[in-house]
Amino acid sequence: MSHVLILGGDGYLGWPTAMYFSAKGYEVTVVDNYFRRNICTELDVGMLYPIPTLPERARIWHEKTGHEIKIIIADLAEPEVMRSLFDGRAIYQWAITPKFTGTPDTVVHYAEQPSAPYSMLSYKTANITIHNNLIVTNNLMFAIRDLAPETQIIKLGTMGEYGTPDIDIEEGWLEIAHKGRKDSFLFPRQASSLYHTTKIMDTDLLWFGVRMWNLRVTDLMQGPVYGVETEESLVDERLRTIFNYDELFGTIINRFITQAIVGYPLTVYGKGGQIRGYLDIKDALQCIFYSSLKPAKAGELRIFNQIMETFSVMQLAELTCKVGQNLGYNVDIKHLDNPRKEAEEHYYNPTYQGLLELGVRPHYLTEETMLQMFKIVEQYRINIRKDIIFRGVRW
Ligand code: USQ
Repeated sequence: MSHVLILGGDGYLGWPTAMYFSAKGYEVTVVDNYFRRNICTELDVGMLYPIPTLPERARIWHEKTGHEIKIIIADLAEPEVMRSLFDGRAIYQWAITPKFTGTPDTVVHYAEQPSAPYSMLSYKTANITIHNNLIVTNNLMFAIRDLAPETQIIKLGTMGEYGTPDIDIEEGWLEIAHKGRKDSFLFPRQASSLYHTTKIMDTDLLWFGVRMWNLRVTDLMQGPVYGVETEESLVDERLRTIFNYDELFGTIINRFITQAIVGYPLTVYGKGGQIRGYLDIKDALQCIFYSSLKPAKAGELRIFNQIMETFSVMQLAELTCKVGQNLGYNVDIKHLDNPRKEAEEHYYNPTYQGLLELGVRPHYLTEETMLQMFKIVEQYRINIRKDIIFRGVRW
C-alpha cells in the first residue's frame, strides 16, 4: 500500500486531500500545527462552522469508513520535527497503529501560510509568512535529500507567481532565444503580495534541490479554489473542510456566496476586471492524485498550472447575483476602492493542459454548482458575521 504524507493536513485542502487518498486505500499520515485555526481565533476572523480537532476528525473518519488517517500535531518549521517523519521518531496524536511504517512514497506539501492579505497586514505577519513558508520548504527539501531521496514531493504553488504578464503564461517554463541561442528557464515571476512572493522563493528553493540532488518535484501553480463538499465529506457533515468567508482567508467565490446570503453587497475590488484561473475543490484533489500517480522523474521540476477555467471578478459577481436572485435573495454589487495593488484590466492567457493530460476531469463553475454551494452555506446562515467580511487590508 502506498504511503502519502500530507503536510498542512488541517487546512482547506489538506483535510479533504487526506480523506481522498484514505478512501482509495492509501496509508495516510497528516501533520499540522493548527496555524490556520489559531490565527483565525487570534484575529477573530470566524469560520462558517466549527471544525473538530484533527484527532476528532480522524476518529469520525475511522468510525464511518473503517479507514485510518494517522495524525501528528507539530510544527514543521522545526527541522527535527520534519526529519522525525522520515526516520521513525514521529509522535502520533492519533492512530490505530501508532508506529512508523517506512518513508512515504509521496509528500504533499501544503504547510504554508496561504493568505495574501494576512501576509500584508504588518511586518510581523509578513515575517511569519516568509519564515514559515520558506523554512518548512527548506526543512522538507533537506529531509528528503538526507532520508528519503526517492520520495516525490508535490508542492502547492500559485498562479500568482506569474502575476499578470502581457504575454501568454506557459506551464512553468519558457524557452528563450537570445542572440542566436536558446534555453529553457522558469517562466518570469512577479508576485503581487508577500505571500505570493514566498511561493516564488519556494519554487526557486526546490529548483535548486532538483538540480543539486536529483529530487523529484511537482510544483502546482494553483488558482483560487471554491467549494465546500467533497465526495468523502458526504459521509458525515463534521468532516466538511474549514470554510472561511472573511477577507483574510476566504477566497472570492466562497466569499461572494456568503455575502449574497446575508444581504451584504458583493465586495468587488476596483473595476472587477481582474482575471484569474479557478477550480472546484474536487478538482484540486484530483490534480494532486493524478500528479502522484505519475511522479516527476529524478532531477525533474515538473510544473503544472492548476486551474480549470478563467473568470473576471465581475463575471463571478454577476453569476452570484443571478443564482442568488433565483433563490430569492436581494443581491447587490458594490465596487470598493481596491485595497490591493493589482491590475484591474489586463491580458490573461494561461496554458493549463498538463493536468488534463494526466487524467483530471474538470467540474466547471455552472449555475448548478453555485446553487449547490448556496444550499450548503445557507445551512449555517445564523453563524455568518457581517463584521468580518471586509476589513480593508491595504497594500
Ligand atoms: N477579490 C475581490 N473581492 C473580494 C475578494 C477578492 O474583488 O472580496 C479579487 C481580488 O482582488 C483578486 C481576486 O478577487 O483579484 C482573487 O482574490 P482571492 O482573495 O480569491 O485570491 P488570492 O488572494 O489571489 O489568493 C487565493 C488563495 C491563495 C492562492 C491564490 C491563487 O488564498 O492561497 O495562492 O488564490 S492566485 O490568485 O491564482 O494567485
